[in-house]
Amino acid sequence: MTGRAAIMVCTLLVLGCGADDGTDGRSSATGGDSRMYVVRGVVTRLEPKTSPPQVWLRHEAIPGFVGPDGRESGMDPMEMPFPLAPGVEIGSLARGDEVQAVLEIDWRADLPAKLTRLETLPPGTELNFDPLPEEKLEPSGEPPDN
Ligand SMILES: [Cu+2]
Repeated sequence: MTGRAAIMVCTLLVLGCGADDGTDGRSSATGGDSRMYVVRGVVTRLEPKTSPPQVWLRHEAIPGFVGPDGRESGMDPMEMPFPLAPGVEIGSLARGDEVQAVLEIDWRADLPAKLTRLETLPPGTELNFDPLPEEKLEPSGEPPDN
């Protein structure tokens, strides 16, 4: 319980803080290369019988998301499956529920992406499915048009 709470706090303070917990970016036995992202979205599908169980989300953009190539490319909104970490349960979740999850990514793990926390948002929470701004591309002199 305490460990999970610490992870949550850490995640809220700094997205993707996994490598910055005093270990100087070096791996620890529990996978120091993992990164955490807070993801919000709408449940579109539940797969309780897969191993591990999966929740499909239409998720908001994930700024700062680091891909398998190590580049911080971000992730645009999309619908995709998220495997659940051990101990995280579908419970009474239903299609159409809005949720906030903590996504843990460790590209070197057998299961690179998993949700380590999953909770429903208050009904009526407004989600934003706008794509990420394109600012990260090479400067072309053209300002973003919104
Ligand atoms: Cu995605």
